[in-house]
Amino acid sequence: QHKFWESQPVGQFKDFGNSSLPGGPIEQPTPLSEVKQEPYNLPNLYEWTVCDMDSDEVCNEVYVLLMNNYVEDDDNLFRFNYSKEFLRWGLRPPGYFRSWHIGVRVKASGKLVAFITGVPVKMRVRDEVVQMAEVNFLCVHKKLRSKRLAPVLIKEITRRIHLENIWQAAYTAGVLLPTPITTSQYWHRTLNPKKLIDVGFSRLGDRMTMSRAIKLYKLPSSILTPGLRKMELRDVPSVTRLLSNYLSRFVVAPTFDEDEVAHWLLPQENVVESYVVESPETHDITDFFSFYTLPSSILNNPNYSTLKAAYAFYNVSTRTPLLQLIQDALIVAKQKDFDVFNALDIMENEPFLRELKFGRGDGQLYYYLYNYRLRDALKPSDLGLVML
Ligand code: MYA
Ligand code: JJ1
Repeated sequence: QHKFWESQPVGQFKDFGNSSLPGGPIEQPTPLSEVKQEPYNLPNLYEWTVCDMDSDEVCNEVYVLLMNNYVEDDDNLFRFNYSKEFLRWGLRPPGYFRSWHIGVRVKASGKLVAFITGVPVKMRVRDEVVQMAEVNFLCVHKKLRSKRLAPVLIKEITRRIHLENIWQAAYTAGVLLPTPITTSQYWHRTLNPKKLIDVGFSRLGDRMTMSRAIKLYKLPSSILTPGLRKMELRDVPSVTRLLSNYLSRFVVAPTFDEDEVAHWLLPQENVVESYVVESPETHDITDFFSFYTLPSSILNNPNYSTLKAAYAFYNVSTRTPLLQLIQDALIVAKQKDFDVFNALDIMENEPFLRELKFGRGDGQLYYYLYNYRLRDALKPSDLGLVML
């Protein structure tokens, strides 16, 4: 069934619900000298390459590989189109390892045909903080699919993560593998109904006309919360405190220090947006929201080539009701010309989704840990982690 995954230290389907197995690491670390020192073998025509994301040329090669070969929806209407600036941001957080940005090239031509990445993260699981890698952007060129290249990429990145003395990882996928720690659901808030319908992202339901849809999804033309403004460098300490405090309520969540908050949350045009609420009286930062920009290519549409999507990132409310805060996020996204605002039903998102007219998507996102067993599956609301 899963020849590769059955050989890996991950929760196995056959063990599901077997609460006699202990929680925590599945395998113990080995001495670094016992970690395989040479890369895994690739089929003869291919070679490993480290993708230097500082290089415009290499960054562009990665961008083009993903643009043409990365994740699509079930009906192959859309494909994620991460921008170069976004990839640079996502792959170079504080303490990142160049050696974890792994490519595969055709020896003869030098063409980049596969990719996988990791970035370091300190993840708290219940009351333990574990150094982990977040593995993402696994991609094999469409012409090289089903040749068992993916397991080689995964084993090679595992080896390089082990070389840094890190033994656990977190990852998400749209496909079901052994065994998710939780399953989350995508939700979508229409901002531009006409375009979403034209491109097949959504459909007019029964008794819904275009003009009724436009009216249904209309938003106030300006933000509602007094003191809401773009996050700045000086907000980093307060935002770090708010976020740490907030994330402590989930079973699985990353921990972020100030450098990491600065990296992940300071606004970058067309990459990530964050807004804080500064109390007009005390000037304290009481709340914030953030979202990232991830467009999708629209495959085969005569009128449009890109869907502009915002994805809910980390949000914390202590004073402003979460509903109002997210409504302001929708208004900001609309002003910035996004077509849709996406969110998962993780953290405390569920209650605002329906209220703010999000609709359930046809995609799910499965969350996984490598070499760390959780004794029971979690609810999406137990999860405090957003991956790009
Ligand atoms: S999720 C995004 C994944 N990318 C895409 O979906 C882009 C479009 N698709 C492709 O590029 C290819 O179809 C991929 C598979 C590359 C996905 N995660 O080479 P194959 C297993 C894990 O013949 P291909 C993301 O980036 C599959 O079950 N495994 O297949 C997070 C089978 O194994 P088994 C996957 O279609 C990635 C084997 O691969 C996935 O040519 C996290 C078949 O290989 C998937 N998304 O290529 C990776 N899809 O027989 C794990 C298929 O056992 C990280 N497979 O069923 C683990 C932690 C590592 C670090 C540990 C450190 C301590
Ligand atoms: O975007 C997604 N689905 C959309 C488009 C569906 C097009 C046909 N398949 C969707 N639209 C309906 C919205 C509608 C708005 C009005 C109210 C009712 C609802 O459902 C889906 C998510 O739902 N996206 C994908 O399938 C992309 C892949 C998701 C897995 C990602 C894995 C990446 C992992 C890397 O870390």
